[in-house]
Amino acid sequence: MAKSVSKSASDNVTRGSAKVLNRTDLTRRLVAVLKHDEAVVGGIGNTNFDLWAAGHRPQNFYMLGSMGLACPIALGVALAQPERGVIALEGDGSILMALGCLTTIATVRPRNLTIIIMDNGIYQITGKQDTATRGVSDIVAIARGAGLEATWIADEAHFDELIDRRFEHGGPVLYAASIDDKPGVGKTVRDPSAIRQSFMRGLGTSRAGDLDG
Ligand SMILES: Cc1ncc(C[n+]2csc(CCOP(=O)(O)OP(=O)(O)O)c2C)c(N)n1
Ligand SMILES: [Mg+2]
Repeated sequence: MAKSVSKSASDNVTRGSAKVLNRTDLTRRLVAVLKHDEAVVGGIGNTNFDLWAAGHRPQNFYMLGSMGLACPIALGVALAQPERGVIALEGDGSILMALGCLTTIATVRPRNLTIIIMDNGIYQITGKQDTATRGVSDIVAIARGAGLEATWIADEAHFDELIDRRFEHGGPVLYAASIDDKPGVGKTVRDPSAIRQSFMRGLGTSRAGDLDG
């Protein structure tokens, strides 16, 4: 039986009380417990570098070039394949460019979609400029305002528990991790058509591509 964290325990985690975590570690923890061919969509830059580093799977999609598209892409996959779990990994700067998608996701309510925001308060990959979440803007509060169930991640154990019960809510959820300023560790292959082809095959909609062994 899945472990459970009480809703109130989740609700009590604030941005200030959340432990500062590491993206590479969280991504490895996530990929290590995937059991059902879930689709995982990594956002531009560090989120997809760490997803790649955690071990390529054909059910992974790596967004290259444009910020803010992990969640919209994941939403499309979740709606197209409602029996497949779908997880979006996105940075704070990137989700801030696409906040409207949270309102769409909250409205459409795909029960199979989990969003994980890696919030370092900076545009890490372009020189560590501050994002709005460095100041007053709180991603979890924004997500709740959009109508999503959302929580800050207290620590690694809480992350593991949240991932364990990610599809039990009957609706989409957003988990926000306060993370350090370390860069991603992998180097995603920069071939959009190979990534697309591999992903389509991973979703059962196409034949094998260059990334498939
Ligand atoms: C639409 C768009 N604007 C700007 C850029 C340049 N850019 C690429 S990654 C990035 C920062 C991403 O920040 P965040 O999502 O917080 O990820 P982090 O680098 O902190 O891991 C920027 C500004 C871009 N690729 N696309
Ligand atoms: Mg960032």
